[in-house]
Amino acid sequence: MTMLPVKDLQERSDRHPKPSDIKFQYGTAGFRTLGKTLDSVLFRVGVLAALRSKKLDGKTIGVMVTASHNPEPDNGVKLVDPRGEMLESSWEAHATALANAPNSVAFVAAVDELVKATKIDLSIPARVVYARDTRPTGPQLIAALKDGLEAIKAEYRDAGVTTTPVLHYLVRTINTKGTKDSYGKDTEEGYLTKLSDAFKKLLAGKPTPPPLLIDCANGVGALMAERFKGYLGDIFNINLVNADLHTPGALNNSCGADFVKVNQKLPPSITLQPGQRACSLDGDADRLMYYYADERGQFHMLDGDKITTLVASYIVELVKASGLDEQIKVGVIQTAYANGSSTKYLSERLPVKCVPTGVKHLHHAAEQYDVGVYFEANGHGTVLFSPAAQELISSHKPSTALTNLKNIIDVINQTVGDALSDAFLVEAILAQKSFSGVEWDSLYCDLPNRLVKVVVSDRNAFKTEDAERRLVSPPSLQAKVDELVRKYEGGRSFVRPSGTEDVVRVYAEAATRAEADELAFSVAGLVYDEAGGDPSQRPKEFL
Ligand code: NG1
Ligand code: ZN
Repeated sequence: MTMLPVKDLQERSDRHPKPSDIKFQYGTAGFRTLGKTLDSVLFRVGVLAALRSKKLDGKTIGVMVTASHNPEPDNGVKLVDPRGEMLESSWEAHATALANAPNSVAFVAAVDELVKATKIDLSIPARVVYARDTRPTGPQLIAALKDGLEAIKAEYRDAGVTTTPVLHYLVRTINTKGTKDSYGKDTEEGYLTKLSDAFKKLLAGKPTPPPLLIDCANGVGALMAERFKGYLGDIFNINLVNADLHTPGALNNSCGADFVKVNQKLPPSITLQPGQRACSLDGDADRLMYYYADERGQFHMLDGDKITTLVASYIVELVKASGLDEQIKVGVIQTAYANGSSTKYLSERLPVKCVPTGVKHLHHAAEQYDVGVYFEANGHGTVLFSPAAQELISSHKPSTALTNLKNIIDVINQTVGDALSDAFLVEAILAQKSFSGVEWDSLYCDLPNRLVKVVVSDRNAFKTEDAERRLVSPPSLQAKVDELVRKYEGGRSFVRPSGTEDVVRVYAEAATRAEADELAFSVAGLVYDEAGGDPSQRPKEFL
């Protein structure tokens, strides 16, 4: 019987001591906090990833080192399961337990316990593929990860500096190589070829779209977008801005998808000509925000909900035109953050489901449909085609619509939200439909909305139900929120604890911008009073 390499694990773990004052938590986006505090976590994640691989019969597990849209000093790490999806939730607790073992002895004991509890056969080989984004703490954290992988004698592959969606793609392609479910070639080049070929086919015969301005958030998306240029030829031009990977502190600073969504304005580094369209990626290129300037030069945002609407409507059209609408049902998954107008527009046409925040919830719900379209309002999302739907599509009688549908499937990265793949998807649909930003935007009109963060003494005191749309705790707070909401015609507001930051988030929408702001700040004030603590800390804007 193969035993744990206890001595090696313990000795190497001693080189990566856990900071005694930090409690780590594997949350919605894995572990995420100040990069310089994560050394022990990375070592332990290396061991955990190997155990997960052994548990899944030697399938390759992915490890991505990134903190997405967070500021540059932050970093993080998340595990990717064999089909390229997020780590199964029951293992999140194992990750948290291993990360918090106070010392090496306790860590090895926790590993042993996990092996026994989940009945892992240690003789099975472990395989892991890892990558990182461009953060300065990345190389050191990768070194700690490798130490963990070596301590448990895992085989590993270094995918280098790349985007989160490329890492997810690699995991899926490595695990399906040579099978009937093959998802493409298991290299970055395979990814670039697969997506760009499908995109070029969708654009063939259409007028060349105007060059697309891409704000790369000064992150790793810049590298990938640059590589795509060589694959797109002159059929589609992209111009990169905020592609600076060398200036310290530039990552996600006043740019990127999160900046645009939260501030509802252009990054100061960008000016748009009237009619011009552009988009922003986040720091690891899995989120996408679109926007355009109207003929008066005014900024309009096209967020994840607008992307959902465009994509879902187009897929429905193609399915129908292919004569497959009886067999293939398209559904949409949203969260409470979806703009009320988008939910109204979509639910008049398609089944729409609301799930709690976090891609894993959306992804799982999307798997229940033949075609499941999901995007968080912040621009993170993708489209899933069930194996049965793909089978039907691949064997159905040929037509232009069916060819387009096949190419749409290939341009999409089904493993996870992928900003560049999503941008190509959007551009392909706009080209197919001869839509400009204005026509896309006119599908429905966004309700003005505001998202506010509130720092409270204990965000765990906030518990929700009904896909996070209602609070059950602290008791009686929901009734007070309801009372405020009632004052605003068409108003909606909800309060939930963040899964990635130590804050409570308040969202509000109403008929006018002023009312949405007023409602958001009054609910935030209420939350603060209920759970904030020191009254001198109460932000001024709160009414
Ligand atoms: P939290 O911090 O739980 O609100 C944020 C985003 C999620 C999701 C995760 C993971 C908002 C309001 N929340 O979660 O949608 O993307 O980060 O990155 O955008
Ligand atoms: Zn991201």
